[in-house]
Amino acid sequence: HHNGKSGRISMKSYKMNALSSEQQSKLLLRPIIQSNDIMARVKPIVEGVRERGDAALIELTAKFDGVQLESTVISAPFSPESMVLDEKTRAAIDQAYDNIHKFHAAQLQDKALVVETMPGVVCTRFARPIERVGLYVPGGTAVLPSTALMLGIPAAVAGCSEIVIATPPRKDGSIVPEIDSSSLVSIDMPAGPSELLVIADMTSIPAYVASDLLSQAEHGTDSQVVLIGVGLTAEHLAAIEDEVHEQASRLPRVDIVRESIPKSYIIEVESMEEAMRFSNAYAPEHLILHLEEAEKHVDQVMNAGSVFVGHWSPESCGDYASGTNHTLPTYGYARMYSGVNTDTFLKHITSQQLTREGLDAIGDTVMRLAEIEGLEAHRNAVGVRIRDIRGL
Ligand code: HSO
Ligand code: ZN
Repeated sequence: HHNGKSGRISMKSYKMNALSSEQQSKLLLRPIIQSNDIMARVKPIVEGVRERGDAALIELTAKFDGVQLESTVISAPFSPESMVLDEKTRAAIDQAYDNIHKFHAAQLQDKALVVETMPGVVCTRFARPIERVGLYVPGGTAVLPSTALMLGIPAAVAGCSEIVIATPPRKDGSIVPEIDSSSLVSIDMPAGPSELLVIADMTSIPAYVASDLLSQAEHGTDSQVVLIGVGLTAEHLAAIEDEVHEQASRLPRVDIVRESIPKSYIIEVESMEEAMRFSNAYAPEHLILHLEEAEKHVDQVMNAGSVFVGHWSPESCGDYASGTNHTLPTYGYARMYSGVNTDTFLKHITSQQLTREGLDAIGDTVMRLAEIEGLEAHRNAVGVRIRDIRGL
């Protein structure tokens, strides 16, 4: 493999039926995150901040970001000068804001859930915002003001009263104006490098498929990109590979893509069942269906952070402006986690109220179960009341 500045930019390529089941399982693996190394580096930072607060933050910012800050906090309302945007940028942020707000507001269930499980036994569930939330908007190789929208809007929609955004400063110590002007805990989603899995059949348009693969590949050298080709001819596959090389060569971030694309791979399969089986096992952060009547296949998606259906739905739209959230589970966690949504910023509280008749009806069941567990005080809390009800 040529990996220099001029070599062909290509993904590895396999045929599913030529792979042993061990080889197939290996392709599902993500790069190993050395969490011990990470923890060893992070622990002193966390301890320093816990013990010395802002003083430690100012030292760390000088060390890692090369910026000498006076203070670590900028509070709303922000100064107008810090929010100056050109017209086009403002219009784009406004449209993205409106769509993301619409979709996340629709997720609010403002009515409590009320279920009478037995006559006189009423169970209720209602939502309350997490009052104080901290949102992290990463810096890294790209500044991502869109992440401020993707975290800030659901938190605001949920009704969080104190929203703190943490973000690395620019070299002059200020914050990117796009982040400032869009900003209006405990989210604990394990995150690894960003991922995309594309399933493409013969109706796919090679230039579109390649463009989607590259939009993910440009995020970082560790980006994970997978293409599953369903019944593709050799010509069709070659056309996709040519597009990957040609489009990649023209990208400003070609150096990143040169590292991420060779680590990515193509698997050829014969049927949609095989494709879906692999995709569900991989559990990608993003899944794009470049398929004929793509919407008919969404029912089969069991594990994915967010799905992009059909030829006209590039991941970029979800990354920025269509309304869905782009903070999604990576590293296979889409098997058991959802992406950030309005519920992320809410707690669900349950409540119950029993009537005299309700307690009479359920009392023997509760007392029997308490007896089995040998918890006499539990049994008695029902028993004292039942004696009154039944006049014993
Ligand atoms: N694809 C990224 C989100 C993002 N893309 C932000 C551009 N800006 C992870 O879902
Ligand atoms: Zn992206």
